[in-house]
This record gives sequence, C-alpha cells and structure tokens, in this order.
Amino acid sequence: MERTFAIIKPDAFAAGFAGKILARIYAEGFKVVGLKKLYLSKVEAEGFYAVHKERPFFGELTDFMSSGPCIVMALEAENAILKWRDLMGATNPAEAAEGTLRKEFGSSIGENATHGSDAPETAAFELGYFFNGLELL
Ligand code: 3AN
Repeated sequence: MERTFAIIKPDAFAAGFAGKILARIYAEGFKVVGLKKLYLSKVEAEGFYAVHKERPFFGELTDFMSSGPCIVMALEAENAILKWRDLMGATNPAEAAEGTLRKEFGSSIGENATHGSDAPETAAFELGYFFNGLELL
C-alpha cells in the first residue's frame, strides 16, 4: 500500500465540486486516510510550492491557492501516487483525457481542480506539510 497527498483546489471547492470529486475517489478504490478543509495563507501556499519558486507562474499559483478554502487529503491505495495522477489527468485540462477530474472540473492550467504528489519523496514532504502522524491513523 502507498499513500499520496491530494488537494481539491480552491476553484473546485468554490464551484461545489468537492462532493463529486470525493465520490470519484471512493469509487476508484482509494481509502481516505486524512481529510481537512483549510484556507491557506499566501505564506503557507509559498511553503507548499517552494520547489516551483523560480517558475514564472509562482506568484499566480500561490495567489490562487490562497484565494479560498481547499480540501487536503491523504489517500491510500496500491500505487496511490500514479493512480491518483491518472485519475486527475494532465495538468492542462484542455489536454486531459475524457473521464479525468481535470477534464471534468478544471478550467485552465492554473485552475485545474486538483493537486497530486508526483513521486514518493514529494508525497512524503506534502503529507508531512499538512498532516501529523496522529491525524493519519
Ligand atoms: P502537476 O500539478 O500536474 O504536477 P506542475 O508540477 O507542472 O503540474 O505544476 C504545478 C502547479 O502549477 C500545478 N498545480 C499547476 O496548476 C500550476 N501551473 C503549472 N503551469 C502553470 C502555468 N503556466 N500557469 C499557471 N499555473 C501553472
């Protein structure tokens, strides 16, 4: 079993898609090990996305992620990291495959409904950024 870190981003939360996205998560067989609603500050969003701080879209990305509440989750499944990225689809919703969350719920490359860790090291960092051990029992 593997764990990954996922976010229902502010665009999807504000649009009322959290329930539909959670239903897909359960339907695909993930176990929801941790879940909470947060309203990130700009500084918290910058810390989370620190690896992107040299990218031209860093300001836009962290403004967006601190623009409204989101839901952060720890998801467990076999090959959870890849499985969740497959379910999300491509970063740009316009390029995401039919049936993926970003295709259905995303509206642009920045406002793309969901986040997921891309490797075991990032999953460990991201899970630890938002959850302590007791919250993931
Ligand atoms: P992914 O989330 O699919 O791993 P990354 O790592 O390329 O995608 O991008 C990190 C985050 O930055 C994504 N959540 C995405 O929404 C955002 N992002 C990527 N490219 C752009 C862009 N050109 N403009 C605004 N935001 C972007």
